[in-house]
Amino acid sequence: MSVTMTEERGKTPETESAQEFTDGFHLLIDALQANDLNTIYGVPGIPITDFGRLAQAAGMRVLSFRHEQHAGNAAAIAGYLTKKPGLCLTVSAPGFLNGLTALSNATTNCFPMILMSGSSEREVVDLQQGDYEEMDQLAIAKPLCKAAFRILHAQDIGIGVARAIRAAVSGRPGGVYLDLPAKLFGQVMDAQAGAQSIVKVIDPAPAQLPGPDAVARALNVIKAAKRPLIILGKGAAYAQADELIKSFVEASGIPYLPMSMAKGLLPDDHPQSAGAARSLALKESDVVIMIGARLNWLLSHGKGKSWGEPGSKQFVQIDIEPREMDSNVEIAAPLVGDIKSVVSALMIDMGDSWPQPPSEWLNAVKEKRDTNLAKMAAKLQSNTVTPMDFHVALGALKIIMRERPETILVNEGANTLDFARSIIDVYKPRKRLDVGTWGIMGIGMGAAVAAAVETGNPVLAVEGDSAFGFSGMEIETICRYNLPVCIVVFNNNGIYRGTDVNPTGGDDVAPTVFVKNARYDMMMMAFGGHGVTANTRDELTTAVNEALDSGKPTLINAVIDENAGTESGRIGNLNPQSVVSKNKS
Ligand code: ADP
Ligand code: TZD
Ligand code: MG
Repeated sequence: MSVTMTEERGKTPETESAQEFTDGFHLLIDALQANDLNTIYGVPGIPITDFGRLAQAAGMRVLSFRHEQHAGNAAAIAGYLTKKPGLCLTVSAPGFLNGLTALSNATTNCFPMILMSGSSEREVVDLQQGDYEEMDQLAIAKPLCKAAFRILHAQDIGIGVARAIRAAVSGRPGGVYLDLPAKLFGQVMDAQAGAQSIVKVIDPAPAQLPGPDAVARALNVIKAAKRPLIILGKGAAYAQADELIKSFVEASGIPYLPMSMAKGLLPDDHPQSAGAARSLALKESDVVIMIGARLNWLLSHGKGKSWGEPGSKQFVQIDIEPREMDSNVEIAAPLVGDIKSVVSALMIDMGDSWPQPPSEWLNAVKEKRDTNLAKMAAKLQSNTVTPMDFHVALGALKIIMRERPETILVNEGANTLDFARSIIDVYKPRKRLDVGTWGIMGIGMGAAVAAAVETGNPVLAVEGDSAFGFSGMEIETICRYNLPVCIVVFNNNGIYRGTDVNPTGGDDVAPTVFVKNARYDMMMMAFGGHGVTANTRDELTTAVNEALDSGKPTLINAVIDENAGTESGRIGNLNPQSVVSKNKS
């Protein structure tokens, strides 16, 4: 993209061939488009307003949000779903800081994204002379993301963008910060030289093959197992090696446990799923094969009571990040490489000679699973429970997800999250997006927008009323772009429950309690979306089905019994509680 400028003075058009120029705005657009990055999630303002306009004019999709955090969360989820870095664009200082939570969360979850923020002039920032929205953004971003770069000269835009892309998607994916000082955009350079400076990144996330010795070591451990277990994490979902992973699990005959965002890699009703026998599987297994999952708090760090006797287990771990090995417990057989290459190598070396796990082990897992599923099923049926409890409402949504397996489920909250994770089955890969590694609230609407935009699939966002509040204003964004998103707010009047009372008897309500009987559905109506309150399971079923059939932005205010939830959902054990105040009361 370039502009022609002719010099008038003293020259005739015949003696001078017109020189073409380009500038920072256009070079940045060219650099992104050359790498097939065509969607930007952001919030406009100084100094990037014109950049957004020009990007849209150049055919990019530029989606404006109401707050940068949600644009950033959308970019992160776009990265997770596409394996290309999602782009977030913000203004300087406050806009940048608003985007930073998302960048940091993306890095924590191993999602590739690039936060591009306009910034003030270096001269003024470095002398701290008080520029408009002044901040040393690069320095602040650095410890919170995988890599951070600043581009000072127009001729470096091609290289700068290439470095950002490689950093985001190669090795363990993560968030990258790209600092774009205001002056950069207006810098003019020769168009031909500009075009030559654009880099199309070749093979941005190269395959990483495991060593043959590592493969042999792992297979020896697996072959000797009496009670093997596979754990699939969101790295396995990210890898997009769906068929290969399915073949591996099925050929090995080993029971598997999906981490929450890995649900659907194999359908949750798969006969080898140990999802409903989680405790038994973790405790009793003797060899655990981790595929794109970390032994962090979500797996009790691979030790402690939930893992059975100390020393009772050997771990095989597949991960692209070498330093993940031995991060919490000893890894007997590390397989460092990308999941596709590693699982292929395991499959090739085993050929048709997979030993099937002993039937006592398979039966033990199956029995436990069937018992637990039967227990759960009984709680999911009733249509007479009003107000609904979590099981009744989620029982309705479970059926809808089964009937509509292409739907992408977004899920956040405490009880709303924990119950939905175990109750709602997922049938296809990357169809569940949630609070991830941090258990962060506020990903909901950003994730919903990105899921709809990147896939075109319908989205069902199941949100605690507190969780929804963190990104609730983005329902305007959803209505503005007319996205096929159905939001169900599980309205239990508060955080965990709506029943806490102020122990002093004062006027303020307890810190976990919200306005009673709020009408979240009316918020949606304010922006032209469809809003409806559901008091019963049938009303909820009808409303969700209508929303998904229509593809129109819808918010369903699902009235949930304010007594139904438990403190912190399922992770109450992580919550420190004062013994002193307990004794007093
Ligand atoms: P979960 O929360 O589902 O357990 P985590 O986010 O803890 O998953 O773990 C994901 C892991 O997957 C990370 O350690 C990351 O390095 C790894 N990973 C991501 N992509 C790949 C890939 N293509 N190949 C191998 N490992 C990957
Ligand atoms: N802030 C952020 C950014 N992330 C968090 N996880 C929290 C605060 C703490 N928190 C949770 O861990 S869950 C939750 C908060 C505030 C909300 C739970 O209430 P809810 O869900 O209404 O969303 P339930 O169904 O009422 O339990
Ligand atoms: Mg709630």
